[in-house]
Amino acid sequence: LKVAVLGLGYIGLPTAAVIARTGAKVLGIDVSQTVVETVNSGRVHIEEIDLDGLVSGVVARGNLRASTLIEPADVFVIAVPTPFGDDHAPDIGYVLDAATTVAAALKPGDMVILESTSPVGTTEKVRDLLAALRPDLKVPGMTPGTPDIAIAYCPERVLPGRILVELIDNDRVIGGITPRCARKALQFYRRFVRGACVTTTSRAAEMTKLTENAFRDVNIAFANELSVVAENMGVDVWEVIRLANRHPRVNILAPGPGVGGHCIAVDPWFLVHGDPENTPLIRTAREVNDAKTGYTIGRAEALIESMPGVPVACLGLAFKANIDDFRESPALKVAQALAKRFGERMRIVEPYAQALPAAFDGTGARLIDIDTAIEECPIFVVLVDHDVFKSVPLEERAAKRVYDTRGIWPDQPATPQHAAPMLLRT
Ligand code: SAJ
Repeated sequence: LKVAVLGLGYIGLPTAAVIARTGAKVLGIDVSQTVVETVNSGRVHIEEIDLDGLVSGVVARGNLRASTLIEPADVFVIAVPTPFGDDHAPDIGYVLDAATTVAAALKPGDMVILESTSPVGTTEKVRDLLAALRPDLKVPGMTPGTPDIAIAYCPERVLPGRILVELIDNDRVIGGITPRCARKALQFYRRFVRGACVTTTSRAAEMTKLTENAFRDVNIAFANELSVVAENMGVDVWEVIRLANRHPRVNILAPGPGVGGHCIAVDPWFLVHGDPENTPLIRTAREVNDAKTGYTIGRAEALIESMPGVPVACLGLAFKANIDDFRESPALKVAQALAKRFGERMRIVEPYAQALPAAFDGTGARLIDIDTAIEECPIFVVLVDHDVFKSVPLEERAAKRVYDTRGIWPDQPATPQHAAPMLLRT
């Protein structure tokens, strides 16, 4: 079996490597020459647990190779980004570009699978594009008779930091343009997926992916809204959540400084954009989560102003715990705003950064380690729940003034609030 994976990013590269491990010949295609050279030398350009060893192994055995150019294959997997524009309109340009590339190499018997998170109807657009570019091929659902190719949508649903495990163990939803396409794609995923593979239509699979991330976003928004209400009422939100979650049918997620990463903060907009009239809840959840970042900045500023001149430690820049990914990170936004305002007073502790990102250039903020922060900084603003922060014992922080946006230190004595109750403005 020869498989071409288009897009060697956070999803495409691990997927290509896992397929290559099954013995298939995999060609990874990327527009970046640097990425192609890195992979061909057996190295990786993204950090993900165990990915480096897997990639070097499959490249050394000749099962994975990268190129900027398409070649004939039996299966084409598209795993390119689907960003949104300023008005939150999804941009499927990279998907259509990839489909155009695939069209040039298609032959009867081939299968095209889209994995990128996409607005409902995108796989049908890919089908229409392939039909237009390759009138010589019978495309499923468009022309009578047995189609020459199969087209399916199968969203990835892996968690950064656990990608290689979840690629194998998670259940997969496989949506065919026709039932026959879904059955063919199922055979392919069974090669490397241990979880259950469930077939459906491409539209249902597209909406399922968006629904999963919107579900999480709405539930995090609920927690974020509660955190503001509790603070204004002088109640510890973490205790309230712990207690409420003792109810057998309540499971509240964790509040934080906002929602980051490239998925949860983006995908719900694809649903809103698809039906703006009927998505007030999903839209509001997005707005509540975005507003929590501004609220966090305001609360941190009030605390920092209450002790003029002293150094302040911001703990964490990553978009979530125990990863080195700073993309769309609310922690980064908060730390950056504080650095702009308080300049040289700001110290950043981020064990996953070698140096401060460019956003901090000229602010006077410095990167320090946790030990130095404990020695030098009377104020702590906790922005990420990295394990290394969680394990700081009470004796090392009892005297600190702490604004803990992640609730990592339940035993921390309360730090008095230094501002009037604040609004979570959406
Ligand atoms: N967060 C909270 N409170 C929580 C949980 C998360 O504030 O209780 C924040 C995190 O700190 C982070 C953001 O939400 O800033 C997103 O983190 P996450 O761990 O919820 O999700 P991602 O973005 O790493 O991965 C998600 C996953 N989707 C779901 O859990 C429904 C993953 O399975 C998807 O594959 C991925 O999006 C994706 O690619 O779509």
